[in-house]
Formats: sequence, C-alpha cells, structure tokens
Amino acid sequence: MPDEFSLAGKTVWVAGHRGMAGSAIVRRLAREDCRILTVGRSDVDLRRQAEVEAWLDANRPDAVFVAAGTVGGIHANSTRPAEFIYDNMMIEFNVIHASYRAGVKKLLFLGSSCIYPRHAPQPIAEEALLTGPLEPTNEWYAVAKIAGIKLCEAYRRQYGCDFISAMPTNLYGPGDNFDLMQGHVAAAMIAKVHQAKVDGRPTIELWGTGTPQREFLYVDDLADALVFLMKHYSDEPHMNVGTGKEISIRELAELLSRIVGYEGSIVLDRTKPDGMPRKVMRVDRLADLGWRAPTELEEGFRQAYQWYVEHRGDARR
Ligand code: GFB
Repeated sequence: MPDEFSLAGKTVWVAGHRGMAGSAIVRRLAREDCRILTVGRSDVDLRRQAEVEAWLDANRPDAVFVAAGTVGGIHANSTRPAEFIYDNMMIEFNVIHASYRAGVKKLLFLGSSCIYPRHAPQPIAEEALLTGPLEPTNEWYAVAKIAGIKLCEAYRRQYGCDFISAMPTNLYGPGDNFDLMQGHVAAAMIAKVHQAKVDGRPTIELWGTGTPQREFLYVDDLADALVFLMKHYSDEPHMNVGTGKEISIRELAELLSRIVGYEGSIVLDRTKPDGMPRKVMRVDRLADLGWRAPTELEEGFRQAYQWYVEHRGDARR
C-alpha cells in the first residue's frame, strides 16, 4: 500500500514522548527515515498556550503525534476529575491550535475508548460516540477526549487541516505506570501478582467484582497502528484501535498468575468501583484499511511482565 503521507525526511514531534504510548511511538518511529522531535515538560508546559505556540513556531515539525496527557486508571480518574479534564483539555487545545498556526501538515490525536457511552452496544462502533450517558468514573477524561476529536474535525472542516483521531483501548506493556493506586488495571495487576509471589502472600486483591470485561492492546502494537494511520488515513471520522477481543478482570488475574508462577487465591475489594461493565470495540474500520493487532494476549503479557521485572527499579510505582 503506497504511503499517502510519507514520513521520509520529515520532522515528527511526539508530544508526550516519556509516557507509555509516547515512548512506544518513538521506538516505532526509529524504524522510519524521519527526524524525531521531543521536548520535556520542564522546558514546555503544554497547558500554557504561549509556551506551546512559541515552541511550535520555532520548531515547525511536519507531523505531530498528540500522545501527551494526564492519564490513569479508574481510581485516578474518579478521584482527580479536575486534573483529568483541565490538563487534557488544555494540552490538546494548545497543541492542536498551535500545530495549525505553525502549518503542521499532519497531526494524529490520541483519545481513549472511555469516550463511549457506558451502555453502548458491544462491540462498540465508532458511530456510538455521543449516543448516551458516559461512564461516571471517567466522564471528565472522556469529555476532554471527545473535545479533542471534535477539535480535529473542526480544524479539518474550517481550515483544511489533515488532523486525524485514534481511539485506543486499554493499553499495557513497556513504560507503563505501575503505581498500585494511580495505574491502570493491567499494570497494577502485574505489580500485585509479582509482589505477592516475591513476598509469598496467600492472596492477591482485585478491586470491584472481577466480572467487568476489558480489551487490552500491547502498546507497541498501538504505536505501529498509529504510524500506519499517520501514513494511510486522512479523513474526519475517528478510528478505533484495539484487538476486538475481551477478557474479564478475574481471568486477567488468573492469566497473570500463570505467567508469574503465582499460586495464591483472589480476594475482592468491593469498596472499589467496577467502572464500565464492558468496552470492547469494533475494529473493522481499521482492519478494512489494512491493519490488525498482531500480538496475542498471553504473549503480550509475558513480554510486559518481562519488561517489568527487568525495569521495575525505575518503573514508576
Ligand atoms: O484500567 P482501569 O483502572 O480503568 O480498569 P478502566 C479498571 C477495572 O479493573 C475496574 C478493575 O473494573 C476495576 O475494578 N480492577 C481490579 C482494578 N483490580 C484493579 C487494580 O488493582 N487497579 C485498577 N486500576 N483496576 C480507564 C479510564 O477505565 O480506561 C481511563 O479510567 C482510560 O481514563 C482507560 O480511558 C483506557 O478500564 O475502567
């Protein structure tokens, strides 16, 4: 398939390059003939419009991946609503508008599967957006990400900007945040099961009922999909990026126990929320374009656990 938008010889800014998604995008771009641009939050606070505009005017990248944001699991989202809506709104509005001002040729905005209604028909198609009430535990983050999708649409319609949006499902893999309270379930579960084995604990604790289903995409597969979309997709509708397969939280814990070699049992902390009962996405649109996630769940979690063991010293707790 020809590259409609070639990255060869281009300057590509990865906003949020230190995060799990951003660092995977940097790894994937290393295989392209392009110049990768990054900037630390100590140099540019992406929530400050003037700083973002000055930096983009000075650096003028050809392409931008908007992978910067304040992210976290269900507990982080439900206990820090102001940060999740303010930080993410400011970051995306500043980066998208300043990219337009600086003449960026192509921009990919990264959202999340939490944008969809709590009771959207499963698997969730892109058309389900804004058809029902959101999931209360992450509605602030969801509203920010929906706004980012609408912003890209608006800049395409009014200014002809080639700005596209991608909605990944729950991610896991290298560079994740393994903090037991702030992290997502996959990372927290890896850390919990590992620690229980090391400490010889008889049980591991699951939040909620263990019955919700989640879809999990290996983060390096996400990065490959995003580079594929940057090269081959140029249209208004946002694009789901996932595996189209789901697993219950309890089954995830059992899978990780097998991988880690932990033989304890599961106890449930029902004081913690379940969140969305299910949120597996339809991935036909991306498959029809020519991309499917290659990494099977067990293999992905084996690789993610291997990375955790090798890097947990510097993994954020
Ligand atoms: O990844 P997660 O925290 O958030 O997964 P969401 C939460 C699900 O895993 C809930 C259960 O059903 C939790 O009850 N769970 C069980 C745990 N044990 C744990 C644990 O130790 N830690 C965590 N974190 N969960 C997120 C959104 O929703 O999805 C984000 O909040 C983002 O903003 C992300 O959109 C993709 O999957 O519920």
